[in-house]
Amino acid sequence: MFLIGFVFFVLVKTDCEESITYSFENYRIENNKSYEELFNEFDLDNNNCIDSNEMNILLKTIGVYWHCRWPEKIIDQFDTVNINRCLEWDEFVL
Ligand SMILES: [Ca+2]
Ligand SMILES: [Ca+2]
Repeated sequence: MFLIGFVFFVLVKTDCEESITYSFENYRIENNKSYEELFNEFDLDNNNCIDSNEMNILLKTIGVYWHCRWPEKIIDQFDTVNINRCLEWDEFVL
């Protein structure tokens, strides 16, 4: 049972990572924006990092399905340089 759950989790996770990357690239190209422009666009409070609330809006805006919208998990995964549960530019472009 544990194994089935784990495999399911890995499949969903991989699927979501691809879906998020794909949606992000699509949105970027459609709107003809650079990564830096998008970072600034979604950094709503202009504190030079994307927190989970801003990440949630980002995921919704680029059209990620609800079952892949895990802003906290995405932030935890990339929050590696300055660990503050918020993505700075350096972490965003990793
Ligand atoms: Ca911010
Ligand atoms: Ca950080």
